[in-house]
Amino acid sequence: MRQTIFPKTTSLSLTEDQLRKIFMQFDVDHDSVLSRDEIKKAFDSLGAWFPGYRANCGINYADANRDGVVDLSELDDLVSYAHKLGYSIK
Ligand SMILES: [Ca+2]
Ligand SMILES: [Ca+2]
Repeated sequence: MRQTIFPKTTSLSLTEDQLRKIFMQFDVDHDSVLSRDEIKKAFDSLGAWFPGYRANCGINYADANRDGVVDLSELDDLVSYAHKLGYSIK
């Protein structure tokens, strides 16, 4: 009997594409920039245990120009940070 390499969980991990869409949904003021508060709400919706902490870490990771917010050119890094955490569809 061959062992399966797939994990036993039935939940699907979110792709980077899906994560990007989720983050942009939380751009509530539609300025194409994600503030710490918007990112916190996005992590909250992803089911993060400490959304405030994740928001801080995500901004630290992605905020290349150090203005404290994540713009569209930095979004890919925020998405890859969230992707590494392995959030899945609830
Ligand atoms: Ca915004
Ligand atoms: Ca920035």
